[in-house]
Amino acid sequence: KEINVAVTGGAGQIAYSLLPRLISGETFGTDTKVNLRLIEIPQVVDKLEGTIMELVDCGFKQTGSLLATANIKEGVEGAHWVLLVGSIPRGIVVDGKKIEERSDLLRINGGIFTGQGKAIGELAQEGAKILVVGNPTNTNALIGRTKSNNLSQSWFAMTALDANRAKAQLAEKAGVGIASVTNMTVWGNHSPTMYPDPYNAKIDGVSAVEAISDLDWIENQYIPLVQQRGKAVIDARGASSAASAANAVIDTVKSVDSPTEDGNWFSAAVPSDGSYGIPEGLIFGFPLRSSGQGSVEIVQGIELNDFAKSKIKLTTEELLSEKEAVKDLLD
Ligand code: NAX
Repeated sequence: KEINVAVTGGAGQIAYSLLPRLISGETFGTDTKVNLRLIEIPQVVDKLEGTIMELVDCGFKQTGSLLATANIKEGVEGAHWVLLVGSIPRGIVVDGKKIEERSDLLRINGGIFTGQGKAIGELAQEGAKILVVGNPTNTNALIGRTKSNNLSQSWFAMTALDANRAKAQLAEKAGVGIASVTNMTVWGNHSPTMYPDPYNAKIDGVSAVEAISDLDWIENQYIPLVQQRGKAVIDARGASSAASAANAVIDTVKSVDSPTEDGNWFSAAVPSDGSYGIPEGLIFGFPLRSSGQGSVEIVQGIELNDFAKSKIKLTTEELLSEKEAVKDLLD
């Protein structure tokens, strides 16, 4: 078997942890040859030659062709998976202005995802899967998907890192191994308004709230801890999460490509079909199940109490205001 995988932000820190794992056999299987197309902005594209040298030096048997390009069209042509990791970070100076506000970030990155979405819709495979990692993830995916104008393709925005963080904190508190924690949903936006759902998450098959039996910790410490974990890593490391973000990309690709185990689900943001009252089309974190054959469904019938509903309302409102801020990019 052979698969074409395109990755933007190929010279960034997440990509450095991600790329070897895409061609090691771990992500797409030991029987699949992986052709990697690394995409960067023109100022940085030369650096990718060094990355490619290292990928060759890893000596993985599954390594197919390796390409570095600053041309998004060349990069995504024929791609089965597109991992949109690249984006302009907060704090950078663009056209003489320091990008600090989320609204500026939305507009600048939104512009990038317009062109990338169009190229993917026209040139990536029919049925291609696209995972957006670059922030603001959900709204970038909304713009990209709208501009791709190709409903055969499936767009996802990454919340798996939030879900992994949410599981790890529950496991630590309960004093159990991480494998005991299942059914984690991160509802809504990949931002501090996300709602990691401890009521429907399970520890050894029992609701995490019941298993931990400390509602004050759950509602007042646990949820903010998960919501602010990205910032805590930046404060401690002096750089944003990279190894764990790369790991979450791999988790998402594997969750989408393989059948979900009975009784469990995984977390990613997908276009809402109106489930749970979320406005249609909004790219929203939901509990998902995959058939492993290309179809991914939103899990229905999950009970949401008033606490959950109030948190989901907040994150929905934030996503609607992000959508409003980029509405001219959605025409
Ligand atoms: P880096 O700044 O190390 O790398 C980003 C790379 O993207 C740079 O090399 C840059 O040149 C490239 N790039 C910018 N615009 C591009 C374009 N138009 N086409 C191709 N490449 C382009 O950031 P890194 O730490 O790798 O993070 C990448 C993105 O992931 C950031 O937006 C970051 O905020 C986001 N994250 C998202 C997470 C999630 O859970 N969804 C968690 C981790 C991370 O914070």
